[in-house]
Amino acid sequence: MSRVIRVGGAQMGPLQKSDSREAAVSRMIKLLDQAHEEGCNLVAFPELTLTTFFPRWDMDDQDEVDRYFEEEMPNAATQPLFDRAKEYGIAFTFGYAEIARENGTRHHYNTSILVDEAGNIVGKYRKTHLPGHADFDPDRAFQHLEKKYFEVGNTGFRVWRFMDGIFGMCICNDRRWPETYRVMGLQGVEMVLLGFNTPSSNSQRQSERGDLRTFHNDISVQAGAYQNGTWVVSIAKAGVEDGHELMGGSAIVHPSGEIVAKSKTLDDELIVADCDLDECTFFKETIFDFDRHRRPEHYGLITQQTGVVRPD
Ligand code: ING
Repeated sequence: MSRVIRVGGAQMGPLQKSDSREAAVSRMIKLLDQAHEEGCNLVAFPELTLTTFFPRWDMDDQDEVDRYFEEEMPNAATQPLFDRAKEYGIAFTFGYAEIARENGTRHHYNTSILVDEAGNIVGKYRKTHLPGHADFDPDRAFQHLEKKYFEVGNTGFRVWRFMDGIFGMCICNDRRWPETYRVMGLQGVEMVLLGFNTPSSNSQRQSERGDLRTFHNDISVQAGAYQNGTWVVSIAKAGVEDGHELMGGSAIVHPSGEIVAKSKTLDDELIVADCDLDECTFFKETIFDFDRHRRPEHYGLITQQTGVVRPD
């Protein structure tokens, strides 16, 4: 028996500060049209798909910041995307900056949602690992103020039974932390859907080679897939946004850790792969049969402490 899903990774090219939500959604719909033509059942869009990567700017006016956030989802700008996906019967994920009202207060999250083929939001994830810094840093070539604009997500790494499988989500920097995949792996995840916006250069080490950043991107998602016997779909927003380049490298990764599809450009680009969820089983039942092989009694430090404690 096989459980094949034709997955479309909808990499987005750059969004400029001046680009409207409607312009972003129009490009997303074109990628959805292409995915439909290619027979995709599920399409993954990047992190912060509706706007430019605004944490590169230092803003103190909350109204200016909030202009990059969505107060409702779907909303007028994104409804056409939901409508077209429902018309096609395609499930999809995408990331956006979310203002959530909880207990009468407004919270700001870096969020992604999972939408089923009928257009219902069946899952929501809020980014856990916020990279960068909370205050303007003059020593950086450019800013990365995610800790200023977003709160740490309050969803944790959940999974959902969906499309005859078990699906999870994470966002960008989350993909660099093994805990992300393991928490989902311990829930039986068979496909992790994630988007990213990653600067092509290191704001703290301008000498860092571009191919090294690509290497770090690839090993993060390949290791996560292999070590948890899961597919990983990792999709970029890429290209030059107001003079700042974001890397590409969107990829669909097999539970073996092999990349089966990868983007070639820094623009709107659809990558497609037939992903058989049954391919996870061998890895989950042999090398990474957690129940047989894991020894949690020796892993305590992972949850007992945050930073490094060195021996005297
Ligand atoms: N972006 C980057 C990412 O984790 C980063 C930040 C880049 C951190 C390179 C460390 C090294 O891919 C986001 N949005 O998390």
